This record gives sequence, structure tokens and C-alpha cells, in this order.
Amino acid sequence: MSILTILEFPDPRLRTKAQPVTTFDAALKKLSDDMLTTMYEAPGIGLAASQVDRHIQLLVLDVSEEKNAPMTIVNPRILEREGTQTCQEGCLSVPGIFADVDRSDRIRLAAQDVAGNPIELEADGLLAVCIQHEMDHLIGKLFVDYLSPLKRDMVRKKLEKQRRHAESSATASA
Ligand code: GNR
Ligand code: NI
Repeated sequence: MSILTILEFPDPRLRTKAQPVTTFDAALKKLSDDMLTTMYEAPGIGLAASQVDRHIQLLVLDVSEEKNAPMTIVNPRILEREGTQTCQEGCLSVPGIFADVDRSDRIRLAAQDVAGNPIELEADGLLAVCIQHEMDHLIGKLFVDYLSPLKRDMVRKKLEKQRRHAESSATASA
């Protein structure tokens, strides 16, 4: 299992639209396993292939308390939405930033598993939020896109500053 590098905002590669998965082979299974390892290590509750610079419609998640319910979802399509919920979201590609986002409360989903078998899924609560957040990544969208342009620019500056500080402390300890 390998830890993959997670792209960070405002990296333009995060804006790439993911292509449908057509080949369900050992390489896809390995990517899914590596993404789960990367997600657990981060730690996060979801990860989209776009975030590790692989632009295919693949996402992994685990919203369980015990971190023992990994899921891999391929080629997801939302069939039905109901209601609205607001959740404070974060993103491994926008580290240290949290903001409220409105999402559908309940969704029904058609997708495939990592072997290519069709699956249908109903989700609510945090699972529904996480799936919608990951599906946004697959179309090149980030949760900060729901903020005003002014707030998004503040986020960009805060991340630049965080990176400068990380850089100078790395140099200081070298
Ligand atoms: O780890 C994550 N937590 C989270 C919290 C609220 C709403 C969405 C998420 S997803 C995020 C991991 C991530 O960036 N996935 O793309
Ligand atoms: Ni994210």
C-alpha cells in the first residue's frame, strides 16, 4: 500500500473533469487501496481520485466512527435528491479551512463497485454530504467554490501563509 500525494488548492489540476472508468482491473483495485490508505493516514473521511491527480470517476470513503467501513464508488450518478442540510465541511485539498455548505439531505445513487458490478445506494446525513463533496471533486469543483470570491481569496492567502510558515520551519530545523 502506498501513500499518495494529495493536490492542494489552488492547484489547477484539481479543476480537471474526471473521465468514466471503463477498465476494472488490478491497477484500479490498487489505486482504490492506495487511496483508502492515503485517506486513513491523512486522516479524512473521503478521497476522490482527482485529489491524487488521477482523473477518473473513482472515490473512496469511510464515515464510520470505528474507521472499519471502507467504500469504493466508481462512476457515480445521483438519481434522486431530497431536502437540504448544512454541514461544516473541510477538505484534504484545502487544509485547515472549514466552512458551512448546503447539500441535499438524502440522495439515491447508481454506481459501480471496484469490480464493475452495478450498485445502488441510499444515503443521508454525513454519508450523503461526503458523497456529494467527493462527486464535486470529480467535476473539478471544491467546497470553497460555494464561498464568495472575497472569502475564497482569503482562503488562498491563508494557505499561502501556512505554506510559507511550514517552509521556514522546515529550513530552521534542517
Ligand atoms: O475528511 C474530510 N472531511 C469532511 C468533512 C465534512 C464534509 C466533507 C468532508 S470530506 C473530507 C476529505 C476530502 O477532502 N475529501 O475530498
Ligand atoms: Ni475534498
